[in-house]
Amino acid sequence: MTSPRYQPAELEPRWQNVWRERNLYKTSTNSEQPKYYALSMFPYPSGNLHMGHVRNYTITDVIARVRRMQGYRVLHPMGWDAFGLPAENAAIDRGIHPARWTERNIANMRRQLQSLGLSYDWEREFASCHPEYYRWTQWLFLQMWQMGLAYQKSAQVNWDPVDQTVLANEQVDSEGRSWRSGAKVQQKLLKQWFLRITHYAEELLRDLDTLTGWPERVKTMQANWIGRSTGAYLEFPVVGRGEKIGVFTTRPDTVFGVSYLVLAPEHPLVGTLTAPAQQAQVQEFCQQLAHLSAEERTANDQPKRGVPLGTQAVNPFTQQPVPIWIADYVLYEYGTGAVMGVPAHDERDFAFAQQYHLPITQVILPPGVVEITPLQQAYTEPGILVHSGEFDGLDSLTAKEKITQAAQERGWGEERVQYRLRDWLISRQRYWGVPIPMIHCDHCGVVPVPEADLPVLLPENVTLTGRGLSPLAQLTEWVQVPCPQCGRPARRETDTMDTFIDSSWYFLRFADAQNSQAIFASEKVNDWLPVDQYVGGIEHAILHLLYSRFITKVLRDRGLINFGEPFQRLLTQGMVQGLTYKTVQTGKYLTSEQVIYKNGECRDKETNEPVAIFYEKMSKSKYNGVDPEQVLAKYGADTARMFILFKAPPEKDLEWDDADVEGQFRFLQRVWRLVQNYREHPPKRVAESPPNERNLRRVIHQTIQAVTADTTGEYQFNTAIASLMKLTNELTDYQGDNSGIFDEGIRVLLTLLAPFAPHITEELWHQLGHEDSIHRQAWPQVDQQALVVDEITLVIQIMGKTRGTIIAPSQADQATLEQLAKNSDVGQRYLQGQTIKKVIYVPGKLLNFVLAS
Ligand code: ANZ
Ligand code: ZN
Repeated sequence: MTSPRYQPAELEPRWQNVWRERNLYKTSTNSEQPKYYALSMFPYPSGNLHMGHVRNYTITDVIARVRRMQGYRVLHPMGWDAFGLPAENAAIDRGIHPARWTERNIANMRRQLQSLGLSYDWEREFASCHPEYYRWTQWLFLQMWQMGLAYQKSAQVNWDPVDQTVLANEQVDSEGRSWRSGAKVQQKLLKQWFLRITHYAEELLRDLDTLTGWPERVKTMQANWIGRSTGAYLEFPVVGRGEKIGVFTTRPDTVFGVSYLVLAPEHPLVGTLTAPAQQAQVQEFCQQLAHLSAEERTANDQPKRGVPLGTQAVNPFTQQPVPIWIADYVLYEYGTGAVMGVPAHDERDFAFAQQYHLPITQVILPPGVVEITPLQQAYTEPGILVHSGEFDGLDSLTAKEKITQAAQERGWGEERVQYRLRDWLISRQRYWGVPIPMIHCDHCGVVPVPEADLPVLLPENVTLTGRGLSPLAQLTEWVQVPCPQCGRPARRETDTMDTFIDSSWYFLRFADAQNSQAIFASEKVNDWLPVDQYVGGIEHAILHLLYSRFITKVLRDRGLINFGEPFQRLLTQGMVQGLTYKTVQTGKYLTSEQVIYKNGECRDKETNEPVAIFYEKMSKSKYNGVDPEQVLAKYGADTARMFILFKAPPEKDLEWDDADVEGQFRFLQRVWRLVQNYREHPPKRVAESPPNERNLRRVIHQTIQAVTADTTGEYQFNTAIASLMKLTNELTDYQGDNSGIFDEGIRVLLTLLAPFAPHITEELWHQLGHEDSIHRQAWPQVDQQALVVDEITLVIQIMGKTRGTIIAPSQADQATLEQLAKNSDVGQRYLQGQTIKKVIYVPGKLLNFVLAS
């Protein structure tokens, strides 16, 4: 028999074709089997897979494959998050229609996914830009409209001047820049569509506690984003007028220390409360602020700036007048857009009071302190109340309660819970998205498109300039429609939806992807969901996951599904990092070809400048990326998968290392040779299994136990692969005859390795004469018996003197042990021809032969 060489380039595409032809990964719908839903976050079809994708999908693929072999019916789908700005920008830059550009990218990425040997059920594939899908996104919007959860309002919005669109707060980074274009975001007043996510703020927060399979870090990020604060709403009457200024405070215990009130510059009362003498100054101040983002206005290191309005309000607790100001650090969007300034106990107020020489009155003393000395900085901790009238001597906690209660009784305010979470702004003035299915009629107002008229198709013929209004607004013919209610001429809504809506329900659609009559059949979604294991990047820890949780709760309340949380377990995989070269002084990124090593130092070939070498997240601009296609071409998919899984635990960052890739390739070659060797020299059969074979069998079953735990409990694919390497070594080194145990070892090795390296294992499986796919084999079961260390070492003594040892089965009775001892080397030497007077047996320890002298 000639033994073939391991050639992944030949065997991998061959098996991929077989799997496709046999529809091997079609979702089983056998309801006798328990279900398992394994999902990777579906990608934006940018055109090419990067290593981050490869890592994400490999992790989920292993999980899906293990579960399938364990007898689950597994849902493991893939689709495309296909709307979004890059397609539109490509259209503008290169004159290709977004739809064509997207289709082309999907085709290429699908091919790349298939070359990785991922076990998707392609029959459930869909793209969010297809009418068959976005029809239901529109339908979902209409449901929310009917539920009062979708509404329109004029709002100060974040305007991206480069992409010419509105951004959600979540899409603006901490420096006030667009997450996509990087441009400084401006503020604009526009009529916009919102989804009332705030209605679910409390539940979205509370239910985080039920998500025991989520990383703590992600839950903390969500909780902070929702930002629940408890405190009080207090009203301050304006002196000599009817208006009252309502403030939200988390520190009602400091109310006796109020020195002034501050309104946000956008607050509606600013106009009426500005004294004539202050008008010019106030106007100028407001104009200056219009250019700044919320983050810039509230940054702690910024000087606080403000202007007095020239009017006063009364502190209801002290009856003292306090001046009313406007200031940059008070945001209109949070709380009531007005703040009571307590400089002694709030850092920002302290800075503000110092700047404008406003009084600083301390009303909270640190516990144990009795004397008031001038403050050098705000005292922000809880303490004991002073200068607070009837509340003197109370601790902060009690005082908060008592003061709120007093305010309530006297009609000055009430207890209040405040969330940082804002309603979700979803309208975008761009083309490549889902048209919002609404019609504006001069007689009837805003009228929803009737469900029967869905989908509102995105027109194909459109001129994309990237500037000005929504491109759809220029399509007069498309815009003009009769009003569905009164029939008179009306106009379509020309905004499209934020693409985060597309991805906030796609995981439900996979359960019933081809349904053309409904968004999905409830019983199918209730059967498959929640997702058992969701895998994706930490960059989605807030937005995507929060929106998905929100929409899930909406659909539950609409009676369409019977669960409220979409993802049972969440794994956020670490970054894939590449070796990065950066010049020390000028900070320039270099390719590996642009550097040279001199005396053990790395330098820029051109300038001779020293170069720092480190690992950083792969990115084009840093020349540290590794192209998956090249790795696949050189080593094959199995090696790439093995390396990614072996190099680091899934949540940790992974440093790309060519030598380690090579190492995994060599390991697969060892497996290959082991099986070839076995085929050429099958071991002889013997009936009994001597100790070394029992040892081998123990290793086999230890491996099953370890790999099972590492692929179903805490995911530790790296240690699972280490166990498989150990088993491979044991099988390679094994010197014995029992082909039963060796057969078992080879079979177990290949089946356990199959989820990690699906191609080579399938090939070897068939070389061993099997007809069926290895991926349809049952996951090996641990034989608990095999794990037991079933041998003892027994000391042999002659007349009380230790002469040697024997290895014996632990269950053997005394007679058997005596016989074994007599037959052993020691026995032959010392017992031959002797008369044994008696035998002393210490169970499990020793046999002492007493001889007749
Ligand atoms: C008086 C006070 C005294 C406050 C004190 C703090 C300490 P969180 O925890 O974020 O909810 N605040 C309220 N609305 C604001 C707005 N629109 N813009 C800027 N700041 C605002 O914080 C609530 C606290 O932030 C409130 O409690 C208020 O200042 C301020 F010793 O009121 B505090
Ligand atoms: Zn009408």
